[in-house]
Amino acid sequence: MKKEAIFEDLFRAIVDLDEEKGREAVNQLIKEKLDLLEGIEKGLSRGMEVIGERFEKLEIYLPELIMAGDVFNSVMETLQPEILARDKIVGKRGTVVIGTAKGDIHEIGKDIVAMLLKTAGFTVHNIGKDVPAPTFLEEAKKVKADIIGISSLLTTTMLGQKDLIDILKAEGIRDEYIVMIGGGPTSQAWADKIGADGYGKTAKDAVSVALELISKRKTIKERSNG
Ligand code: B12
Repeated sequence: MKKEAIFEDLFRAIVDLDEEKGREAVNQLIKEKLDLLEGIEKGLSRGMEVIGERFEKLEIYLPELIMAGDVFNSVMETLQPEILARDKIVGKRGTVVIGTAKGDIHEIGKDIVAMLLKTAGFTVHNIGKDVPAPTFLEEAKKVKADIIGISSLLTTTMLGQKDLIDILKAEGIRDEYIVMIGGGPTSQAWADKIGADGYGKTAKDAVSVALELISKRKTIKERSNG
């Protein structure tokens, strides 16, 4: 089966809210040994964008939004073991605490970022959704995190990302953590504005930005120690 046809099936599975079709398409993706991330992005995530647009235009309502999320999650359940098995890098790149900002219960994208960071060799503590800014810091202190990642899918919850940075500054520990942000309404411009260290548009970007920032930090630490 052709790659484009499989991506199209993944896309259709989301927009048609068809879980069975989604699982079949994922099995094809695995069988044909295709790039799994490309499948997620060009199939499943594109489907979610269309669902979001339809919701905004009032063509569909909350139950459909919920169902689309359920189909996405169920398809990811089939895909996750394959992703972890295929790409896992053994090693210790650093520790990440990741969650979704307070007031925000979107977690599909954040969970994908968490999973990919794991496969890239990071130790990941996924602290869930609707997380108040101070809790990110508490968890980061507890596990001695290098990176704190905050996801926000709602314009109203983006301020939670700024709150965390403000807390770090107020405690005089801004430099102790790399702060990465992401999620639909966020952008590089927003990251610059609030003083975040990194922004990732997709989960793939999130991994490359995390790797880049952690290696920069190690170089700075080595220099200041020697
Ligand atoms: C599924 C969904 C839901 C599901 C979520 C289920 C779940 N378990 O997560 C449910 C039904 C619960 C939901 C609820 C609501 N939703 Co909603 N939802 C969506 C939808 C359709 C898809 C989101 C998604 O999962 N996308 C797929 C993933 C893979 O993509 P992603 O999240 O963008 O993540 C990627 C990147 O952003 C990035 N990334 C994400 N996080 C991070 C973190 C870091 C650190 C980094 C580096 C990168 C990164 O990497 C990810 C992978 O590539 C979007 C539409 C859209 N276009 O986003 C609306 C959308 C986000 N929802 C919206 C709204 C309005 C709501 C509700 C308020 C609806 C209501 N009236 O109740 C509630 C909010 C409840 C709350 N308090 O949070 C609006 C938000 C508008 C805005 N800008 O404020 C959107 C944009 C729909 C729309 N167009 O109107 N929603």
